[in-house]
Amino acid sequence: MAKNRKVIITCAVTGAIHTPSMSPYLPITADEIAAGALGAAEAGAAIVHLHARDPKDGRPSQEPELFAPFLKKIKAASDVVVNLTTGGAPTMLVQERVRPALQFRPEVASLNMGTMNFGLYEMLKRTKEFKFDWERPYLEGSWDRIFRNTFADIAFILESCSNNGTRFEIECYDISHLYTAAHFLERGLVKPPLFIQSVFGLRGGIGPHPEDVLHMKRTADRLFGDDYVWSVLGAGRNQMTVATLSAAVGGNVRVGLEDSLWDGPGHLARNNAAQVRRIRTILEALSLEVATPDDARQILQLKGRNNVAF
Ligand code: KMH
Ligand code: ZN
Repeated sequence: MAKNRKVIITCAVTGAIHTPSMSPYLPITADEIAAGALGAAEAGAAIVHLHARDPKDGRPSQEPELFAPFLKKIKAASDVVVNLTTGGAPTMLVQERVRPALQFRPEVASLNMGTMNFGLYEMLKRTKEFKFDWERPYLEGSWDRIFRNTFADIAFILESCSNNGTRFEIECYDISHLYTAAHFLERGLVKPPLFIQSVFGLRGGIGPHPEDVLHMKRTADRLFGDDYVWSVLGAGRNQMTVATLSAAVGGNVRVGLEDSLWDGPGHLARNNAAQVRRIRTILEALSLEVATPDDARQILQLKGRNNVAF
């Protein structure tokens, strides 16, 4: 793992795991997404990972016109690094998922490293009433749905974005996904330093046990040596423990309402900034310095905020 002593906090502001009825604080409209991202940046996030939602009913959407208004607001008010999803939602085709990254050429875009189960149905237990008709079938449908990321899909995203200078947040939900990333490195479709985002505790991926986290790190160290920058995210209630563990052993962290709605047991986070502040406090207690957006640009060798198309 590349040696950087400043810790990059990524904040994933909204996303396709949670639905609007699960939390009144989940950003839905462009104004809410911009405010969530700017609040997170103010609190110490160097990178914001962004999805869009249809403002009518909060459904995940990859329509570039829904991204444009919040991208404009974020860029006007902050130098935070913008990371756009190419994962979209497991219900979408890859051609639809890549559209925002293709059009806006961000400094960073996500890239999912394998086809997998993506179980959201357990969250049905918690929410009894849904405001919108798509929410329950979306969650129930995850019992029998795959999140498709074949080799061809991954290559399609990499090849279509190849002239954009975008670096990828390589999302690895299992050890095998590290091997897929190594395969694409060997084929020359991704270039070092790889930004590996390991995901723990999502149903269908690796679990959140400390042994899982350490096994992920050991394997990535062996496959990539100094050619990667490691970050982690723990889904749901695993968010802060997984982030703290990773930070203690040299990694970077991702928080945000996309992956967890919580700010302590039983307390819904009122905004993204609350989770950024919580991990920031932990990092500072560990005597770790928090990376600025420009530190993140240097560590990840990004092309710079003047070279995006928004
Ligand atoms: N919420 C993450 C576990 C993407 O946007 O490409 C999945 C994710 C996928 O971030
Ligand atoms: Zn995402």
